[in-house]
Amino acid sequence: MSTTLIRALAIVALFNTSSAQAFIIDGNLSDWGVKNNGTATGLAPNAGVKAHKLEDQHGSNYLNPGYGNQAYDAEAMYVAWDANQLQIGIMTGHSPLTPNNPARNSYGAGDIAIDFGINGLFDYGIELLGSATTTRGHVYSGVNWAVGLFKSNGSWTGYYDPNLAANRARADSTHPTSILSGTDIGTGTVAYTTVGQANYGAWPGDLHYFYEVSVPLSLFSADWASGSNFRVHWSQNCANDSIWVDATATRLGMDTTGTVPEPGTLALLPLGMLGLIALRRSKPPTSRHHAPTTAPYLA
Ligand SMILES: [Ca+2]
Ligand SMILES: [Ca+2]
Ligand SMILES: [Ca+2]
Ligand SMILES: [Ca+2]
Repeated sequence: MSTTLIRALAIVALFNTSSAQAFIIDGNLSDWGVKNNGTATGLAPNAGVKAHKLEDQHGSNYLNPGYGNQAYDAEAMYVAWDANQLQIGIMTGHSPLTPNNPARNSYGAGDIAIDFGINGLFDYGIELLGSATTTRGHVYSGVNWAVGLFKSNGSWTGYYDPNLAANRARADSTHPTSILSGTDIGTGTVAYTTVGQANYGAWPGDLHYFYEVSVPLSLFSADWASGSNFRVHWSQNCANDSIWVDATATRLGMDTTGTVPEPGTLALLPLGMLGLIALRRSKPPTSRHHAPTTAPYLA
């Protein structure tokens, strides 16, 4: 085996190690593959992302089930994990700084809700912004969820305030919004942007905001160890537009779906591809984790 080939194989091994590496929680989703190139395909994730959904909308006030145009558009969600962390990326047209003031028809951001078993019961919440009763980046179990303004059939409940008891009795609990209360079981990391960024997705003039989250898998204990499917969900307090991802790939131990070739597969890689990877890796890593265009908040 030539020294060039040995070096190329070593570089491939290094490359595959990095594919299982945690994403950098800085509010910039370029490490997930999200590109600032003003095209729909620029939102496609890279191979390290286990599950995702794209739902960038434009040109209509209707989002499903609510109205609100770009300011309430939930546009993309990405989910990944390694042996230690569950990580989530979100792109939305909804500014994290949007005031929560139902009397003025303004609704703040919701939190991330996770349903193990995908049975309609959201077992955990990750607090994104913080509130009077919850702390940014903390993970809660036994969550009392706020709900949006829509019934399970998508029709309006008839109330503008999502927390009125009468609204809560009618609203669709399968689209939870904010964590009202719960048991604080541990701390993750949250970063988000507060300045709208153009040139993402098919309508480059629209402004976008990003959340990036990482939480220790150990917080989900038996739920994670059970290997059951799970849903990751996010919406605004009105729930005008919800987005969710169902993760169904095997996840016990180190996940091996799609990212890490078996040794036998590695040996079959064409030499030309190894050379190409070596060439790509030899470039300085300046474009991989460029600085966010706005300072993220970190918790
Ligand atoms: Ca990042
Ligand atoms: Ca949009
Ligand atoms: Ca949408
Ligand atoms: Ca559940």
